[in-house]
Amino acid sequence: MEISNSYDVLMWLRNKNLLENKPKYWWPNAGSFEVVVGAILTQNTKWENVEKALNNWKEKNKEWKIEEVGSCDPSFLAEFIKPAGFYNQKAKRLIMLSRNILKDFGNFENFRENVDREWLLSQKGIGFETADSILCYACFRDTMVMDTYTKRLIKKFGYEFDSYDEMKEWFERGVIENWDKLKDLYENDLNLCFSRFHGKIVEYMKK
Ligand code: EA1
Repeated sequence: MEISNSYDVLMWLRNKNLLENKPKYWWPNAGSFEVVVGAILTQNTKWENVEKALNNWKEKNKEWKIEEVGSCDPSFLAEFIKPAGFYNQKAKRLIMLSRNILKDFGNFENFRENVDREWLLSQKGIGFETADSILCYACFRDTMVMDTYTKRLIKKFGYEFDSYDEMKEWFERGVIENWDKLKDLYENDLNLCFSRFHGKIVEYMKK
């Protein structure tokens, strides 16, 4: 298979039915604070463990609310997120992040509309992948997440990049340059395309 841009990768992944039974934007509960929590929890662990941690909290406290996380005790939160590993550190960072969101944006909805990548990257424990996951899946921004799955997949096709942002640029460019051909498939929604593209990559590589 000859791959000359990311559009070719997307076409290669199509018709493999990778997102059957998955939510529209792939990430469960896209657009909610729960995605912010999931993006932090998934660092250095498997998604299955994140799901356990997310559900632990939901069984007891119903949903993930930023005000509740921002005002809880690190040891209280840590107990719920244990399955995701590094739970003491992750608990502290989630509480700090929640407080900073509330301090700088007032509420989650305002954060979702107005946060930018620089703000996210200035937070302790947030790197490029986490920042882009939050922007794409919690804030519905037109941006594509790069992760180890993406890097491994594209290496199979003979591509390697010097930096996170170079790889990201390559992926986004291939989509944008072929947007005319993709528009209808993705309801004219670039975010939907980037979400599902990254989702397909993860689901393919996980198999
Ligand atoms: N699966 C593997 C996932 C992941 N990161 N890594 C996933 N499914 C939904 N996800 C969201 C985030």
